[in-house]
Order: sequence, then structure tokens, then C-alpha cells
Amino acid sequence: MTADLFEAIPDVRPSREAMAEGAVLLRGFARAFEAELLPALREIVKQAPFRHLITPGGHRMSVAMTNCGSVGWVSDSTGYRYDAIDPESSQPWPAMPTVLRRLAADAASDAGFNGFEPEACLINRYVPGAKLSLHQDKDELDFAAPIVSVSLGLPAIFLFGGLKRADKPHRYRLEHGDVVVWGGPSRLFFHGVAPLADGEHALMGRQRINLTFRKAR
Ligand code: MD3
Ligand code: FE
Repeated sequence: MTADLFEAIPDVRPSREAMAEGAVLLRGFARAFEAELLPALREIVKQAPFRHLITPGGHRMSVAMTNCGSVGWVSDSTGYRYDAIDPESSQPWPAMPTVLRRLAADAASDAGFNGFEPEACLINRYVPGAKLSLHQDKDELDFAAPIVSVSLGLPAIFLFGGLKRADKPHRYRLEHGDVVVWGGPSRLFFHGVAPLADGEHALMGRQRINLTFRKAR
């Protein structure tokens, strides 16, 4: 009876699918955390507002970023790094709220990575037209730990390639509440996000927010 009830509401029924070796897509996994998660994000953004970072090549990123946790990912003319201090405020990044820690650790366990304790959460904000070019995440010290990503708001087309930049990317539509755990070989695969299509999300408005939880050191 419960199963029938949930089958009538496919959007809120979590599911698990393999995307690549070590990459597991948990559709809808974050929906159960939403009521606590969204207010927690609002508090973080009050303390550490979204900003457009400059790449070492001198380009302003179309994605706006902030962080929470004991270190945060930053980019400037000198390069990419994890830093304990927010360069905008010269203060430590906001602490990682318990609900974020729990979401990341629960998703990682579901995908077979027990004891995931990320110290960094990078928070990306996309407005229509914003994109993230194909890249690898290599600024972390421990590639054995997975990265957990949480998609909120407008849907995005996620581009997922291989170990070589030239590997043709597969396209996945990531929606509000979807969580992906990237471990194993896929941890170093090239990936990116296609320009965000315009739209209006009932809870999040005209934007997409993506959280990536990382073990930075
Ligand atoms: C696959 N963010 O912040 S999340 C990033 O939607 C980033 O904002 C994208 O790529 C976003 O670095 C994609 C999915 C993701 C994150 C990290 C990965 C996929 C990954 C690391 C390795 C492999
Ligand atoms: Fe990335």
C-alpha cells in the first residue's frame, strides 16, 4: 500500500542508479532534508555572500560561489586553493551546519562510502545562462574520498566525460533534490555544467544551487 502511494508521486521517491564506475546517482535523496537544509543555506549566505571568483587566467566565473566548513575553495589570479579564511571578509568560513554534515554522510554511506567527514562544502549558484566549463577536481589531497554533490532549484544538464579532456561527455539532467556520490575512478573524470536554461522553481526561484562536499586534506 505504501509502495502504491509513493509510485503515484514519482518525484519524491528516492532511487539509485550507477552513472559510471564509482559514481552513484541518488535521485531525490536531499528532499527529506529540505526543510532544515534551505534555512541553513540562507544563514550561510548571509555570513558569506555569493561572489564571482576570478580564474588564474583572469576570467570572471559565471557561477557565483561561497563555502562553509573549516576550509573553502577559492580561486584568484595566483591559482586555486582551499583556504580557512574567506578572502572577502577576512574571517573564517561559516561552520558546516549539522544538517549538511548528515546529508553528506548519509548519501556517502548509501553509495558505499562509510565515515565520510568532509571539511569543505563549496556552494555554487547558477542563474540562467551560467555554466561551468569541463574540468577535473584535483585541488584535494585525498582522491580516495568521494565528493558528494547536491542539486537544488532549477534543473541542469550535467556533462560527464572521462579521464581525458577529449572523452565525449554523457549528459545527465540533475534536478532539485538529486544527490550524486563521485568516488572510485570517476572521482577524477572531467565534468561540467551546460548553460542553465531559464525557468522558475517553486522553492528556489530562478536559480540552481549546487553543494559539493569535499575532503580537502
Ligand atoms: C565528478 N560542480 O563544484 S556537481 C564543482 O553542478 C562542480 O556545480 C558542478 O563541478 C555543479 O567542481 C557539478 C557534480 C560533481 C562535482 C564534483 C566532481 C561531479 C564531479 C568531482 C569529480 C567527478
Ligand atoms: Fe567539479
